[in-house]
Amino acid sequence: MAKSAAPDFHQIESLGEDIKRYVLSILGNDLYPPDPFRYYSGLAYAIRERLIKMWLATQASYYDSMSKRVYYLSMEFLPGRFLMNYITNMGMEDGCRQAAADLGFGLDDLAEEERDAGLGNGGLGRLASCYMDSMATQRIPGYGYGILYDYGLFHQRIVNGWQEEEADNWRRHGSPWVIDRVEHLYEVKFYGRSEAYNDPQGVLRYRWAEADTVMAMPCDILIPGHGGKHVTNMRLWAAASSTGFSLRDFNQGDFLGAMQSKIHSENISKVLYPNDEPIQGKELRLRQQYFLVAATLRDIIRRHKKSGPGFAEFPDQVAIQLNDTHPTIAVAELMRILVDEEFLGWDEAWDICRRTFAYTNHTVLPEALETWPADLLGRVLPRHLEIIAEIDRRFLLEVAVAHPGDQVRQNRLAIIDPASRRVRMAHLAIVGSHKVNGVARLHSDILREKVFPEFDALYPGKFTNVTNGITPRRWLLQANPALSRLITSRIGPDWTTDLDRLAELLPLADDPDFRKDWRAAKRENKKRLARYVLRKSGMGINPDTLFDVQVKRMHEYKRQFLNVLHVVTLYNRLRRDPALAVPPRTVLIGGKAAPGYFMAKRIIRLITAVAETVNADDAVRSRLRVVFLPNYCVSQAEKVIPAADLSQQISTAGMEASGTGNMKFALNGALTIGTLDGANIEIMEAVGRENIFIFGLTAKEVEATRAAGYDPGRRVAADAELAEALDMIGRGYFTPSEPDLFTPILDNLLRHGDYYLVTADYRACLEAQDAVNALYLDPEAWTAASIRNTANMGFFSSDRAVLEYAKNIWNIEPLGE
Ligand code: B1H
Ligand code: IMP
Repeated sequence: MAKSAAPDFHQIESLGEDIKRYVLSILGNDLYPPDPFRYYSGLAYAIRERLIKMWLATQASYYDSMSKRVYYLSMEFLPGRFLMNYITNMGMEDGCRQAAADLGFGLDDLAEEERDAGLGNGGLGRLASCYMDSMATQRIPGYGYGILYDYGLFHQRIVNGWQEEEADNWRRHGSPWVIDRVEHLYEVKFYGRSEAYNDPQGVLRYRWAEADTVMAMPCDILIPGHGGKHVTNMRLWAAASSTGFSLRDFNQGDFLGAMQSKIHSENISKVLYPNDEPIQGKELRLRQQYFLVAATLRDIIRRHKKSGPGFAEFPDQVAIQLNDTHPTIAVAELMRILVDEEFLGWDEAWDICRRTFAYTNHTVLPEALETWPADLLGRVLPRHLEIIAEIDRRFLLEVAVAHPGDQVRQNRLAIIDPASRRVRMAHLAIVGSHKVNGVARLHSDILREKVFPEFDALYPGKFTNVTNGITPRRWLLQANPALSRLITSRIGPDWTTDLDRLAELLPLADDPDFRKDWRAAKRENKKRLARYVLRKSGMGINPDTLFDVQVKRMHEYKRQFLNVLHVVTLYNRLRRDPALAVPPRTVLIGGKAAPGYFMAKRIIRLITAVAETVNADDAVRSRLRVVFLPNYCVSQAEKVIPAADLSQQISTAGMEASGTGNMKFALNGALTIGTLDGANIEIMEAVGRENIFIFGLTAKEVEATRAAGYDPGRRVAADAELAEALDMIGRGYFTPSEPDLFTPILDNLLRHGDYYLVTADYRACLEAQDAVNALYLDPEAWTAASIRNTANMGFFSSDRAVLEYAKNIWNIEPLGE
């Protein structure tokens, strides 16, 4: 095993001394009194030092092997905390525990001192971070490129039941994990105009004149693979003003004016947009996107030139993955560099582009696809708009050849929509890439059949699927030590890098002793979560109840409201029949609402209102508790997911592209209650229909139901329990002092057609919950199903996912040992 080889390389013996040295020298602090944050930082620096050596060796091996590299471009990464991830991946856990203990600390307490790096909104950003871990572990030469936001996703507080946002100044106390490379700045241009000129040979060329410039500073975060020998990095860009500030303005007495342009420049990497859905028309967002792309392409090309070969070999040496359309301006930027700066011919440049880029789509809602007004894009990036127009012109000629005279089709496919004059970034990404993938099988089918069928016909074989995955290192090994120990004691440690090995647990589902141990591990996690909830909210929850969990961004399509309707119905049943034969339940719901998303914030208020009422009702409080978990984030997920018995994945079918939380829960032995949406379908196939609670309309039925003109009123009238629950919410049962608070939610349902079909799936959801209750009352059967969930989740490892990308999209071989 890696562990026996590790110690001398990682220098465990000197760890304690190193920590003290860092506390003194780098942090400039007293060793006494022993402050946990200081010692956390000291430990972090000691680990970082060990990592840097291995990172240098890894980088040298890339150059030596002349291997192709992959660049994963993403506006978001969501790594969470680093310390324990580094320690587990490097096999240093025992050594660190000992060193911490010698200094008078518990390692887990030191780890709690770290603030999450929350540079992403949700699934899309966390996926990028899982892929970093897997690329490092699988030795795929790769880099993540993104933005080092000063402020990550806002911190959520609940005040009087409402969400309040607080700025997340995550680096205020410094971050030992970020290595600023102040010596490698690049200039990024904005605004100005495109200027035509004749070169000395008389060829017509274009250059970007009178532009403003901003500096991009690279900041590296190291990513150790499991086993610790292969270390890669993400490179995140921070904006700096190009001039400091204008001395002339300053000397003329305009200090604030002089600072203004500096502030304007540095704004670019100031804050992550907290939307979790496309941000349309915000100039700063466009500038952020281009900032990422321009600095990254400069760095890629620098490295390519350093390695030797010319541009003809570029696509053999470089693969660029576009994480959704957010970095798609890269297609125009690479064309600009090749044509305007490297003087390649258009056709050759275009061929290089298409062979280099690939695009991952993460959403199917046609109205959610990103577009930019051509005017705005042309003002910020004048030359790029010209290039996009030329790409579009040539592309539409292709369409015209395939479908002569079909102007309507041309308009539908055009990159620049002739009617709205908006640039459709997805069309640019599809046309400029050699592969386009969705993130779960259903999602990829919908992309091909419903969203982009004409592109699919035009480019056979371009559309493909790579079902998402999650890293088992963070999401089982590290987050769930109790279960990991149990698993390793029975099947050995190799599952951590070969998750299919979990299938060896299957026969143990029939072993009563193993089931007992399995329940004990789950109970330990539930106790850990109960302590956490008590610490954070002062509320006691009982680990011997069914933990029913829904944690994810607040969105109407994710249907937290359907969950609430189940809770209210259960509450009503328990009040009517205190002896009802159901297991006692703790319903935990967490998630952030985009600050401007009115309905999502109302739903949070509804959850907190229902919680207040239910938890205060002596008649039911021992049988039903409701908790809203404030500030759901990666580090919280690591505590919540291992403790869940039931995982709620109940989006309207056809709307959740994949989901990855669903995978984390099932891997940790929670049973899923869910719809046939996103990756739930593949999870059902993997774990077996009898080990999951599936309900509700299918994606096709959703489409048909809407097309037929769904009438929620009729459904409600026919279902007394549904009518009762809605009526209580609508007349202020849960908020007597503000009876109209939830009228907007009910209006959406009853007056505006219930677009997300909550009422349509309500009865099926309740029946599925009846089945949950019945199975939970049989602990042996429940535990066996839980084991079978974990055992069958091997497919959902992000190792499998990145290896699929490497083979089918990037055309890259993993490096050998
Ligand atoms: C997903 C986003 C997203 N899809 C725009 N789309 C954003 C779009 O700030 N923005 O502009 C931010 C995020 N995120 C999610 O991706 C899907 O909803 C999930 O179903 C999926 O599992 C995840 C990863 O593929
Ligand atoms: P980059 O690939 O230029 O970003 O360099 C990353 C790190 O890899 C550098 O700090 C070097 O330590 C190492 N490195 C850079 N160039 C070479 C090379 O040509 N051969 C071996 N290692 C290199």
